[in-house]
Amino acid sequence: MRTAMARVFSGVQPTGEGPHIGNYIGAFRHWVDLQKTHEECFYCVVDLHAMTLPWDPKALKEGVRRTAATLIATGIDPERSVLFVQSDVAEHTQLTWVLTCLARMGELERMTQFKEKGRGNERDSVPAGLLAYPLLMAADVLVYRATHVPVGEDQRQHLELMRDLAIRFNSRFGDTFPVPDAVIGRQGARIMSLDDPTQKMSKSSGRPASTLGMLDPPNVVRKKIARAVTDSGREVRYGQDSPAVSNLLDIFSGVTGRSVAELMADLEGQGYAPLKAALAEAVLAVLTPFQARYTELMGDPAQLDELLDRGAKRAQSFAADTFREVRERIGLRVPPR
Ligand code: ATP
Ligand code: LTN
Repeated sequence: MRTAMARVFSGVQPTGEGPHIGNYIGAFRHWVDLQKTHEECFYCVVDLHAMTLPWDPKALKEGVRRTAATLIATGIDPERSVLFVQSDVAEHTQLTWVLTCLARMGELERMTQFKEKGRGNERDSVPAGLLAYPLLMAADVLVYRATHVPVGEDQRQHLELMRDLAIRFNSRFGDTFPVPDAVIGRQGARIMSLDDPTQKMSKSSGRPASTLGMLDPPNVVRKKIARAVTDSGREVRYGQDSPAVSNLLDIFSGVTGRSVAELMADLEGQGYAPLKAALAEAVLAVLTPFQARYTELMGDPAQLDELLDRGAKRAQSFAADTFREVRERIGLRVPPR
């Protein structure tokens, strides 16, 4: 059995318009940093999660490549970290079934994401996969015995359920899984939409003006930021009574690594226009080199596939070990390797 040293796991869905600045600030930049402090990092393109809402096969295939290239271009090093595609490792779905038999309907139905994504659909027509979504997510992490899970604020509830399931499994069948900790940044863990600061910036909003896409060209980035909604005052303020401008400051802080206080001191006495102009340049300082690297990677699909094949092999060996132990503990036969 491999020991439970600090091990990082996180995932991103290959859905919608592709990653946005909220994904970068809330998740990817931390994933890149964690590579420096943690020897074992697993980063996964979760294609099976993308099937919980209706999907197009061609778009799914293309989305997986794009998302993998995005992660590498942001700074995930596929030599150092294990970068792979969820469906390449069968044990994720096998462990999901085990967890499905331990979870309770009530705890799944209480999940905010389930309630929100299922909204507007009659209960009879909501895909059952949407309900099972957090179980697949729990299996993703537990099958690697990961200890740290860097995510945005929207995933906090799923992490709580994952911890409950790990504890439940351990108490019924013996100590098998470390209880994983959510790693959620103090700032930027919930970037809001540019056109509505009450809604999370999301890949699948269907409103291009609401997100800053990581692949948006410079003129689009400048235009979207210029048009972003602001608050009723005129001064740059941070706090609950200024949600739109606070969100712009969170983005500014997220792409520069500077504190909001520092940024506000720089902008003192200035209105929204200078804030937006400075923010657009700061965002582009991150996106321009990212986009150059991304284009390079997408130009060589064979190399990208090869990297993912290697990631799958590395991931498989860890997942197979854990699932064999799970089999033993829960009373399933352990087939020959
Ligand atoms: P979708 O809208 O399709 O659900 P998403 O934009 O929420 O997609 P995911 O692939 O589900 O993106 O999430 C990848 C990572 O980015 C997760 O850790 C998630 O918590 C984080 N994240 C997503 N949206 C935001 C946001 N607006 N602010 C901060 N972090 C975010
Ligand atoms: N549900 C997550 C994506 C995800 C994930 C994971 C994150 C799937 N499996 C395991 C962390 C660990 C989301 O961001 N929507």
